[in-house]
Amino acid sequence: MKLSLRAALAGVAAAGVALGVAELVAVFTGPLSSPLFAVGGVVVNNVPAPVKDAGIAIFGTHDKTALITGTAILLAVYAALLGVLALRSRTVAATGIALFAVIGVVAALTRNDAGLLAALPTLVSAGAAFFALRYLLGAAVSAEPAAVGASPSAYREDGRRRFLIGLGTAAGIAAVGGVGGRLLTSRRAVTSARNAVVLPAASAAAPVPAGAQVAGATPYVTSNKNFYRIDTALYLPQVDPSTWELRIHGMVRNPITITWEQLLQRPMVQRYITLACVSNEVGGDLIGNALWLGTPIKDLLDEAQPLPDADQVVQRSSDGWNCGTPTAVLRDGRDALLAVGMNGEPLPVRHGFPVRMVVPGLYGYVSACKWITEIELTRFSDFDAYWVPRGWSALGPIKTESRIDTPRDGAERKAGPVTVAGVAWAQHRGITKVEVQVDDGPWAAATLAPVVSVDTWVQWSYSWPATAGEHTLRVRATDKDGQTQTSTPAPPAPDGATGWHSVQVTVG
Ligand SMILES: Nc1nc2c(c(=O)[nH]1)N[C@H]1C(S)=C(S)[C@@H](COP(=O)(O)O)O[C@H]1N2
Ligand SMILES: [Mo]
Repeated sequence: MKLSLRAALAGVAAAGVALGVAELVAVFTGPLSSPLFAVGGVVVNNVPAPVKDAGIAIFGTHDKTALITGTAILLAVYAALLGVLALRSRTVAATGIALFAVIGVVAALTRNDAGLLAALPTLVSAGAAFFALRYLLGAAVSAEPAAVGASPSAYREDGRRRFLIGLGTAAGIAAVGGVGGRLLTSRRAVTSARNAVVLPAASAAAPVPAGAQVAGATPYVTSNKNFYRIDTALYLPQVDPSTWELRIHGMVRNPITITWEQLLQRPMVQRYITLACVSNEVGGDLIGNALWLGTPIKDLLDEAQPLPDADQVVQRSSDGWNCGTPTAVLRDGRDALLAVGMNGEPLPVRHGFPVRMVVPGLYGYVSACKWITEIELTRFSDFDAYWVPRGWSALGPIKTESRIDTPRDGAERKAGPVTVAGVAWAQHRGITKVEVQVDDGPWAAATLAPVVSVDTWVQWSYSWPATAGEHTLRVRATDKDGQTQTSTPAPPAPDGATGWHSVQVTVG
C-alpha cells in the first residue's frame, strides 16, 4: 500500500473517530449539537429553494437520508485530502481540523435554542480527530521502508500491524460511538414520556358514517403508520411534555403561557380532519385523514385578545421552524385544533409530539406547526414565515382536487364493468360533485360516499363499462362554492398544484 493511500485512510479514520466521539458527547448535550446533524440542519435551512425542491423531487421523502449521506461523503473526501496533506505539514492538518471545528461549532450554536454546551461535541471531536490523525499518520509512516540505510523488514511489519490495528480501533470507535450514541439518545428521548401520556377525555367526534369507505379507494381514515410526513427536521425534535410550554404573545392584550398540565385540562374535542401538503403533485399521496384530539385554538386566542390589526398568527416549533396563519381563519369558528392526539394515541413524535396545530382548509406549511411552543400575533406585512422567502405563497388555502386510486396507472382490466374509485377534497368547503371522463367522452357523475364533515376528503366511485383497448380515465371535482377543478396543470409552487389526475388502463 502506498504511503499516500495510507495517509488518506488515516484521515478518513480520524474523521470517523471524530463523528463517533461527537455522537457520544451529543448524548449529553442534545442530538442537534452533533456536528453532522447541526451542519445538515444549516444546509436544509439555507439551500436555495430550487435545489431543495430538486432534492425533494429526486429523493422524495428520503431527502434527509440523502443529505446526511452526502454530508458524510463530503467530509470523508475532505478528511482523506487532509490526511495526505498532513504528511507534509502538521500545521495544515491542525488548520484543517480547526476549520472543521469552526464550521461545526457555528452550526451547532446557531441552531434554535442552542446553549454554549452545544459546541462541546464538535470541540471534543476535533481534539479526538487531531490525536487520532497524529497517531495513525505516525503508524502509516513507520510502515514505510526507511529511505536511507537498512531498515529491517521486521520493523516494517511491525509498523504495518500498528497501522492496521490503529485503523481497526478507529473504525470501532466510529461505529460504537455513532451507533451507541444514537441509541442512547433515542433512549433518553421522549418515547417513554409519550408512552406515559394518558389522553384526556373529549367530546366525541361525529362518527364515520357507514359507507364512507369505498372499495378500492385509499382508507377513509389514514393510520398513523401510513400518514405522510413532511418537515424540515433532520432529527425529530424531542420535546418533553413535562417542560413543554406554549407562549401566546406579540400583538395581544393578554399574553398567555400554558403548560402541558394546563393544556390537558382545557375542553377537548375530537375531529376528523384531512391534512394536505402544498407539495402534493396531482395524483400524489401527501395527504391523509386522521381523528385529531385537541382543544380549539379559537378559545385560547380569544383569551389572549389579539389587537385588531394583528392579521397573522405565527406558530413556532421547538426547532425554530415557523408558519403564518391568518388570524381570521383561526377565529372563524372552524375546528382549528391545538392537537395532542392522533387516531386515539398521543401524537407520534414524527407528527409533532407533544402538541401541534391542525387547521381544516389550509395546507400544512401555513397552518400545521408540529412540536409547537410559541404563538406570536403579528402582521403579514411585518413578518414572512419560513416558506415565504423560499418562494411559497404567504396564504395557503387548499385547492379543490381529486385522485383516482383504482385502477392504478398502467393497470390491466377485463372488458365489462370496472370499478373506478378514489378520493376528492376541498377541506372546509366540501365537495358536491365528482366526475369521470373516459378518453375524450362526456363527463359522467361518480357516486359520492357520505362523509363526517366538509373538513375531510370524500370517497367516490364510478362503474365503468370498459371496452377492449387502451383508455385514459380522468377525474375532476367541484366544491360547494361551485368551483370545478381547473384542467390547467400547475406545479406545487407557489400555492398548490392544479390539473386533472388521469390514469391509463389497458382493457383486454
Ligand atoms: N415544526 C414543523 N412543523 C411542520 C413542518 C415543519 O417543517 N416543521 N412542515 C409542515 C408541512 S409543510 C406539512 S404538509 C405538515 C405535515 O404534517 P405531517 O408530517 O404530520 O403529515 O406539517 C407542517 N408542520
Ligand atoms: Mo407541506
